[in-house]
Amino acid sequence: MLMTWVAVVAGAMTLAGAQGRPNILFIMSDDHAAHAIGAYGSRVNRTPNLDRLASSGVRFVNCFCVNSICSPSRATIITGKYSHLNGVPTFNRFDGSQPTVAKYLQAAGYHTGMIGKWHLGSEPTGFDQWTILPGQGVYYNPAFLTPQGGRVIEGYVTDIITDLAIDFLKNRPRDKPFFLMCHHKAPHRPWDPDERHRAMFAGAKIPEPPTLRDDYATRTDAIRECTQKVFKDLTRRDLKLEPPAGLSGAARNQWWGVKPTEVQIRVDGTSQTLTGDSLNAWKYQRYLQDYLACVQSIDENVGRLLNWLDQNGLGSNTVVIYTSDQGFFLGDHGLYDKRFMYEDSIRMPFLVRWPGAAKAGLVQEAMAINPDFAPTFMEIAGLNTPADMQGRSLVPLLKGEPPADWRTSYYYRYYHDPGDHNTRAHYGVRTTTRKLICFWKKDQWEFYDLTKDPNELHNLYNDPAEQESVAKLKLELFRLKKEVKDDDQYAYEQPPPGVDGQPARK
Ligand SMILES: [Ca+2]
Repeated sequence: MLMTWVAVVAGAMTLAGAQGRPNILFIMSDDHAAHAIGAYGSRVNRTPNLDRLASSGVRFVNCFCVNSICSPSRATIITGKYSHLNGVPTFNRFDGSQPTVAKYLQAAGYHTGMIGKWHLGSEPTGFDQWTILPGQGVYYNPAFLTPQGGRVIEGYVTDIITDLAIDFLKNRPRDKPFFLMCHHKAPHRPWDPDERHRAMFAGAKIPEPPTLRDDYATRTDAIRECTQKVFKDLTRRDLKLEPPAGLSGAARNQWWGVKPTEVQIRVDGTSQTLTGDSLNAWKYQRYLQDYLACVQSIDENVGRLLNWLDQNGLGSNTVVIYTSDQGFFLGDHGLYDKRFMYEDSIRMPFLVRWPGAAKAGLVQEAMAINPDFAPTFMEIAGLNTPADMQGRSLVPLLKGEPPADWRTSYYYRYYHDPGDHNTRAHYGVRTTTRKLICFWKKDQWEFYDLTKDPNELHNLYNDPAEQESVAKLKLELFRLKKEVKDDDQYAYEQPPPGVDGQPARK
């Protein structure tokens, strides 16, 4: 491993020399679905600043994560490896002694920083500076951890993380390029907006997605059995219902944890009781209003960071990336959260502005996956991709020149079963036109033709007309599984959880 690392760093010096390498600003939010970004065709909100980034850079429309939950995606992004090789299949502690892109860039002379949500249990390694939220962190007056200790900062988390990112940039050494990972907590559950954006969406009527009332006909048991349903599983806390006066502590948390089947609301001064369909429709609105208000704050803060770069002469030599650790169900298939290998959950927004190198305004349809991010940062910094990273650099795609042998399929695997939402473990393959999913503990399968059925409503696994396609895709699934060296390392046993406390010093 050490040999590889030394060789890569030495290679960097010959490739690019020490001067003139671009800065890298990687902005990542948590659970921000691509379909809640204007540039991605959102029907539910407007995001002028993210759209500005998209129009001045490249917008990837087929960027996918390989395991759609928080900590695993983060571990994959910094290592360039699938969960079964970086050791984070669920919410377990990341072993920070392994090689990461931050370590490679730091060794190659980059000034490296990590600000915001880390959520990997161990302390960040490979960063000259870090200021992270403990575990999930909170939205208001959040506590932060640094190598020097902890502190609470008054205010709203998305504003504060942006402030801290700007402080990092202001105080950086001027003789080095920087690599900054700026990770927002928002718009993760419990979707607590700041007051200004809450007011902006209060009472807004958000269009419902076409699959909100999906009846799951033709699907396997997994989607029926999961508890991530907007109508059934949002709690009083999620819906921001006001607890009775006098309740506090454990009693209040218990009240908040209830999934209500009846809700009293006040409309024009009169009390109304909602049940059944009217309650379901109201729950969707309450969920999206708060989620989108959290997104609006991110959009504004991305704009603030872009403006700061431009005003400080850094716009032209800084690669700015915006993504989210995975997608999210915005009522699609009646769901919230992520986890499933369905499109809304696996698709990541991925916007890249790189003046003079990336083709401005390009919409890139080639398939990107989150193990590609680390190799991309390596190439931007003039470094070769280490042999043990599993992704490929996206730099040719940024230039509009995908290599002829670029991937047309990718392998996915989700392990957290039953997890927080009774979501079954599964693996699968997605090609440019088809998808095959296997819930391996039950031997249940789903097969979709994405060209005819982009909303994945018709599981054709048992359709006689599709048997040849299913068989072909099974071969591809097992070819990819072998190629990525998945030997079922975590198929039935997962490491203990460990990401939600204070990061432990080794
Ligand atoms: Ca997430």
